[in-house]
Amino acid sequence: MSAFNVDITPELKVKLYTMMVKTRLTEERIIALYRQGRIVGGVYTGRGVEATTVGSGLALEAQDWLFPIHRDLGAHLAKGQSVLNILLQYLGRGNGLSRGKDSGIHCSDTRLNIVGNVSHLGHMIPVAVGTAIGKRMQGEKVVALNFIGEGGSNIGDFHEGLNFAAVQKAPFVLIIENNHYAYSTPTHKGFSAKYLSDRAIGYGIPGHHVDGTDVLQVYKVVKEAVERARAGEGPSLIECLSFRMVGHSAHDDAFYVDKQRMKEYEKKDPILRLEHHLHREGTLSEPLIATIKAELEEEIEQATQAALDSPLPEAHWAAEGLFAE
Ligand SMILES: Cc1ncc(C[n+]2csc(CCOP(=O)(O)OP(=O)(O)O)c2C)c(N)n1
Repeated sequence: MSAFNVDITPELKVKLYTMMVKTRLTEERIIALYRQGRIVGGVYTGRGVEATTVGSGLALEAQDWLFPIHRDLGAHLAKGQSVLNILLQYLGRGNGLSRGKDSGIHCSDTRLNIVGNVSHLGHMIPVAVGTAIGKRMQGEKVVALNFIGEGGSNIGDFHEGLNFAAVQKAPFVLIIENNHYAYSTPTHKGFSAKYLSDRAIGYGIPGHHVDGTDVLQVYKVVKEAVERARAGEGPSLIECLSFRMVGHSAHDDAFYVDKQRMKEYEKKDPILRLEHHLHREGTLSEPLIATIKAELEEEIEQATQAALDSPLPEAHWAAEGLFAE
């Protein structure tokens, strides 16, 4: 994949850092609203996987299509979604992305080329591959990028979608977010393979595994795969190895995960990791870090107030907007 040279400028490093902090702070606000009883439904957080979601999301261009799953708020934000729209959606407001029909991160925004997932894991892979091929048929140089968890990668649609993508040389990138737990099932109970990216050999496409807590590495590998796909060289499978720093969702205390292991995860926090690195190399200073955090906190506070002040949907909207004209 070295044919495509990826340059990560200091500006881009700061952008990657800022977007990861934005994701973390937004999720913390969402959990606070959930605990206050204002959010109904599941809250699946990406604490620990921000480097994977943000690094991948920022590797896409505006014309590309993103197919995120339940832990990928960072990818929504990196693709251009606003904190306000995310909060309106979570709070089920009438002016939210699904006009109050749903709460949570299973949401789309076709203005930004974001297609959210249906709840059934894996079923969006063929849809994303179809989008990639369809856009190519329309003459567009567009790439589709889809996420799947390591647990979800055992679904049949994974094979069908990836095989079809490989045969068709589709402009498609599939990211396996291997955070080592599928709800409470640890990786060793789901797989005997060392790396899930090795499955790529069976499809005749490139497969890579990368440290999914290192945003610079993730960005580089995903960007190369995206540009390779755009150049007509076909799909790639990328496994990002990370961890969940919390439970499966806000209602799960992860009692089944060894406490010592959780402590080790905290030390590998992807945000702190990048912060220390950029601080050491002189790209980020203490005052700049403080300014970035203060601006994000202000943005999230304003978005929270605006979302809470927004009206709930009207009952008759429930039956509207369900079918294409
Ligand atoms: C086909 C299917 N089976 C089960 C579920 C219930 N479920 C939702 S998330 C989840 C865990 C998925 O684990 P993984 O794919 O590794 O992703 P992670 O949650 O770890 O990011 C399960 C079992 C589902 N949504 N779809």
